[in-house]
Amino acid sequence: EGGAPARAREAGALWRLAAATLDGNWEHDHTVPSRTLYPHQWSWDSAFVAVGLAHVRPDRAWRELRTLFAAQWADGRVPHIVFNPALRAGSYFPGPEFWDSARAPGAPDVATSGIVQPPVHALAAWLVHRRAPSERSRAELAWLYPRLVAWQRYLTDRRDVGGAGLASIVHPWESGLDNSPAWDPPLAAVPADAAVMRAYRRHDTAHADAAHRPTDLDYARYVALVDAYRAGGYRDDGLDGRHPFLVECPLLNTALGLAEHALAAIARETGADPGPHRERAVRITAALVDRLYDPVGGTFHPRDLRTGRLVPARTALGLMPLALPGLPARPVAALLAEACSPRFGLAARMDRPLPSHDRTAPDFEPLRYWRGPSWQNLNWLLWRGLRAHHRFDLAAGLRDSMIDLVATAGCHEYFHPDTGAGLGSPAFGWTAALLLDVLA
Ligand code: 9WN
Repeated sequence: EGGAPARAREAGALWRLAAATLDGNWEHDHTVPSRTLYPHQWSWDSAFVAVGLAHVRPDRAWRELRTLFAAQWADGRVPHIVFNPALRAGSYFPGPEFWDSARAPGAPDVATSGIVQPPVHALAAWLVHRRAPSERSRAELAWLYPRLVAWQRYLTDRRDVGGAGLASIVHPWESGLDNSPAWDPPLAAVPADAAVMRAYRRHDTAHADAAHRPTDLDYARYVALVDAYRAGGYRDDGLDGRHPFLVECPLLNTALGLAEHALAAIARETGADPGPHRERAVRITAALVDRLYDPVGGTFHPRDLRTGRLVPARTALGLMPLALPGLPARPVAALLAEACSPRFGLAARMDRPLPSHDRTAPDFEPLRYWRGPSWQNLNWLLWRGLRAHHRFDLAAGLRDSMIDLVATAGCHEYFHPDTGAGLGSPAFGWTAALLLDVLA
């Protein structure tokens, strides 16, 4: 009785909340993930944000992507942070002086970081266009297309350290899941001392509960890895012999494959040849299965190039290949079983969306960042994957739980996987953006 109109009213209010959150985070030519914690432009955040902006302010969606790609390096890399020069020093750690991109060959005029994040931008550009195709959106696609291709080439050529057709990450920040338990073993091999952090001022712990963030020892290793990469001018040749962290990440490589699918669609729309993109998507998918799938355990794992072994943790990273439409039937079935197991709790009716780590693992931490809390970008990628593999029942359950989460807690950065309490930054960009996309 009255349930449907009440839900509709609620959906309207949620829509307005999400749109207002994106408006509040807009900063002249890009969106900040959070006004307090992340006051610059982040790479994969901008892609997710563009997907949401397409529903409310398509002009800004294109502007967002243009601003990011204006900071692309000569070698094709898209930096994970583009710094806003108008902000005072100390508004984020590590800031522009720490990265020192100006001294690196091929860096753009604007200050950026030197590492990358998952390449979800081609997918975002395609979705923005598809939402409302127009002459304008075709022109934007045509501008982006060669840049997106150069971005793929950077990852598939310079970053193919393992030589098997997958890109490697040189830093946990490149995965986007900074302190995931997946990175514990490869990170443990990076020499560092938590005392190093006394020389720096962390900015994050001034705005978020330190117990919900990576530890000082994590940060000491993050800093050591940037030091090592920066010392080599952020070059990628010879990484194998000199860099202490080299890992093939299932999420980054899933995004790489998704990007080739999206580029095929963009090529078709802009008069280029989609064929090579389709072939690359097939090759990347095959390499993912070949290199990162464990048929016995039935999920995907990162491969640590320094040991040659798969990292055993079963994290949400391992489920992400489900987003690939061409994933073969066996891994699809295995990932569905993994997602529906007590480890992740996916169901056609579920109280909460997925946690970022296996709930049954001894190192599951429901409050600490990527070690347990639920994040809307991972839920969104999985939601798309469920639909790509025709599991509309599970997709609907996941979608409902995503909407409930924000309806109850607001547009937080991440959420307690059991209580649904909002954690981290309030008014977080991609939470708002991806809510718009699932509501639309
Ligand atoms: C380091 C901006 C970014 C996200 C990452 C998330 C977090 C940064 C940090 O915030 O990382 O890049 O300072 O913790 O882990 O996924 O892109 O929202």
